[in-house]
Amino acid sequence: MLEKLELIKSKVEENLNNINSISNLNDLKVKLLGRKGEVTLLLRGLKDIPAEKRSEIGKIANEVKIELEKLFMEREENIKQKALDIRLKEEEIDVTLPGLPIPLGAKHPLTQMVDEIKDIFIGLGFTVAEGPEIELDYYNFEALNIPREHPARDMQDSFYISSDIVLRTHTSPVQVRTMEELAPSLPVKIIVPGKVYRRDDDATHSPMFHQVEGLLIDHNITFANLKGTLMLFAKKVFGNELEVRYRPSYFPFTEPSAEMDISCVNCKGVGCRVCSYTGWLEILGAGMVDPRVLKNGGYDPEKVSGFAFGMGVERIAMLKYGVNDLRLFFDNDKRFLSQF
Ligand code: 2U9
Repeated sequence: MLEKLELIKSKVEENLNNINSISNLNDLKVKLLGRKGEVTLLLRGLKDIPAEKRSEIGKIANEVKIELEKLFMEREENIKQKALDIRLKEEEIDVTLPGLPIPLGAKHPLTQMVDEIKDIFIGLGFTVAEGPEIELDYYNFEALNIPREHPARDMQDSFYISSDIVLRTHTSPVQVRTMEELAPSLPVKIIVPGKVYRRDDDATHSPMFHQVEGLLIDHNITFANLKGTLMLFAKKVFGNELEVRYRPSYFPFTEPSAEMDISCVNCKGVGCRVCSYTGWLEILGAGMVDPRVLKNGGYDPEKVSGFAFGMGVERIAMLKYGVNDLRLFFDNDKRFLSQF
């Protein structure tokens, strides 16, 4: 048995270097050392050897087997290393080639627009306040002078979670919450950016959109403060040359209320399709905070007054950038987004 094993071993030693592929190497290994391999079968013959010689012969035979396994392992390493050497040589890396560009992300145009609006008001001394998007009916409607069954609720068809919980239809509840927190200290001087939800869906309305609202409460705040602040805002966003006008309007939470128009950014007031040939574009609503709302927030309307305003961010961005369909902001098409 030992002779046969030695013979196999010397044959292997002789021929192993002629094997140059892993699969051929494996074939031979299976043939010798596999379950039905020559060596395996030989070793199985150990049981027929007389007991007194078995352990000695078995020991040597096993050593030969281990040596064989070592030979195969070394050859395998060798073949692999050679293959790697060849690959490295063939696939020489040209370190002088320019790298592949890594596409950089950017802020979404609406985020950029909100940031720009925030920066303008922060520059005027406002601070940013935020609050929940799932809101109590009280903060979204009641405290803002919009009782149940009030027709103003129809203007903001809402997503109700339950009879007294609603997805906020405007960011105004945050102003009420802030007033409650701060009262009676002054001033309240905040802007409130955020997502709002209404049951609307067409080229100019989305069920989710963004608002920035503002609130300033202090002693002796007048409509003149409102006009000065919002005029400055409009000029910062749309350019110094524009004209501004105010039209009377109605909101349950402000009295008097107004809508602010700017001269059309497209035709400069001459009249075109963008402004429906009026020369004017509506950009926001505003007004003096209704005494009832001041009271709900914890302030005495006999002692303080305030103005508030609200704008739709998508609308401002559409006018500023000449975007004609609101839905483009939500499609996440990089051809659109990368223009900003
Ligand atoms: C409190 C008091 C007053 C916020 C205001 C508007 C006018 C307004 C619209 C603009 C377009 C909503 O996005 S839009 O549809 N908003 O016209 N918002 S005054 O007035 C407040 C808010 C909170 C406590």
